[in-house]
Amino acid sequence: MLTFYSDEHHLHHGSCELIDGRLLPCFEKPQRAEHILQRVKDRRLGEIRPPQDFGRAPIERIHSAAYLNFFAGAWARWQAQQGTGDLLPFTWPARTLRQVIPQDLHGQLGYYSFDGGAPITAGTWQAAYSAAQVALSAQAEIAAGAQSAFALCRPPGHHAAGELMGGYCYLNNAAIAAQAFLDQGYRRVAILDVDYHHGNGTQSIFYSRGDVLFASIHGDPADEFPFFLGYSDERGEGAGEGCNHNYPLPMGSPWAVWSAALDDACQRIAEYGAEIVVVSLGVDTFKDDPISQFKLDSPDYLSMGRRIAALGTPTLFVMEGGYAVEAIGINAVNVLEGFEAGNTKAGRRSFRPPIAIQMTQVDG
Ligand code: Q9C
Ligand code: ZN
Repeated sequence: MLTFYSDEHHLHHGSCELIDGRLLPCFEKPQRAEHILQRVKDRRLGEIRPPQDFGRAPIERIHSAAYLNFFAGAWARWQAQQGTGDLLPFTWPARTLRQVIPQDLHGQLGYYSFDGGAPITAGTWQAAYSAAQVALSAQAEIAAGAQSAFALCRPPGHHAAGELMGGYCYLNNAAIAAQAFLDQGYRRVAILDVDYHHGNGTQSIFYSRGDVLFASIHGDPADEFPFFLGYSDERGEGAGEGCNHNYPLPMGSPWAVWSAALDDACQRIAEYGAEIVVVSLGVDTFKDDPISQFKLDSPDYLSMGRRIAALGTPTLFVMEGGYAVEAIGINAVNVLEGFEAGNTKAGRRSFRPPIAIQMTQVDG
């Protein structure tokens, strides 16, 4: 399996986050990606390639131009104000307040975020932009016929909505890749989110659409971040009715409980007739994760990969969370190795071209 990776993730390194009333060093740090990259090399998973640059257009299919302009320009505005330290929001347009876009930098920062967990530093835009290109490059590899690819994205993306950053996320890499498949003629894409936290950004982006099925297995939002989305009664709306499946699980859930949810999610994905599976690959479900409460062990990630491979569907893995840095490489690459062990379709010789190309052929 090919891995796509850019060193530019190093440009994003927040200094601290608020946890239990204390400012602690950011859990979402560059060493996360370094450990995963090292494990990809050690296990000889396959070639590691830099991303191509597909520009801003495929990102604008998911995020508004206003949001992207704000994000890309925020650090320069902060510098012009002689700002010191990371840019962090401190107030949000919550209930009783108006959804207006203020003039002020911090007012706009509150408008375009949903929590204080996504610091903007000097290189955050460039790092997030590169992560999106990493996801798009892996997407292109699968569109060209590969059965799987790994987008080693950092910063992660699944909490980011169309116009909101938060939860360590800025650009929704998995959503951007899923949309690229659809724009290239695929008709049904499933996003399987196995990160410990609910993928609230991804859910919100596709909630009223029938061309993307979203399934997420996560800590019950009644007890866990992001708290305000991810409940089991969220089934999608309008054309997307029945295309959203949440599996909120109790704190402390072990593999036996987690894997039963995975089986159900995979069954839904198969019934949906997904042509592509995009996996939002968070490994913060690990028993020793410092901010999470599930009990998966390293060998369980091999089983996870095997179960996903059993779908027999081309699969794009997009890196999300995971904060036990010593084990993050082992766990993430175990999913990929489990997938390869379970995958019976080494290449897609009988690659079925997307509909747009088929129509061109019929017309020609
Ligand atoms: N007391 C991802 O895994 N806050 N984001 C945790 C813990 C936010 C996680 C606070 C966690 C965000 C991509
Ligand atoms: Zn997470």
